[in-house]
Amino acid sequence: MRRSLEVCLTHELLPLYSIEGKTVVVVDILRATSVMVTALAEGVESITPVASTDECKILQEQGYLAAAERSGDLVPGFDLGNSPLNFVNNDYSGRKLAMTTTNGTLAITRSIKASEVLIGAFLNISALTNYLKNSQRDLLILCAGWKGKVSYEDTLFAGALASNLLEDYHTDCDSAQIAMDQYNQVSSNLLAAIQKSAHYSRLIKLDIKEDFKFCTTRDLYDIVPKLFGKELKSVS
Ligand code: 3SL
Repeated sequence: MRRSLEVCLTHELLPLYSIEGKTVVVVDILRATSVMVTALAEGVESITPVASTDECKILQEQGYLAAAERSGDLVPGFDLGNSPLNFVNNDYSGRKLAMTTTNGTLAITRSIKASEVLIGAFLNISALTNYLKNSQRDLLILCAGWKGKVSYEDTLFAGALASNLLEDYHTDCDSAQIAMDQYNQVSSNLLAAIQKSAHYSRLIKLDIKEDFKFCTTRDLYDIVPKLFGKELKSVS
């Protein structure tokens, strides 16, 4: 039987969905889940996503490499902010990474009752699609959004992934339909589409143009990050 697929457009709406027994794919295209895919693909051993800077600090004191972002910026006192390019230009192979971000890590910590939590980004969309085609569980794609509001770029990714899975999953979820219709209108130029997003306007002030290009690149990496206990590790 085909499994069911739903899309939750922001983590504030998560209490409306049941996630027990399901796979949840968490998505925060700008930029938390793009960072996670990149960090693991580039050799970081594991990522521990935490909701607060206090928790991240404790892990830093235990020797973790620690990345912390609030409102787009590096939080003073931490090793890294939230750019995927941090992991392309440096060698953090074998390090354990602790990470806290405004929305992405919060969405992950709110998903822990699911049977399986995976991380999605355009950077690993085909690897994730193949993994999910072989899964037997119902699926919820959880967009992190921004402080409880819907984000355009996360919605586009949800639409891209849902479109890839239509042969294998059925959906009667209007959020999924909206996301697929929107993605299919703009899929030929993702970077241009993402420039219409509110988060692009917030982040452009930080002079991170290369991050936008990077985060809208499809299939740079062939890995699927999955949560094991409190740690994300690559399963392929
Ligand atoms: O909200 C988040 O989790 C971040 O990805 C936001 S930012 O891209 O670092 O601004």
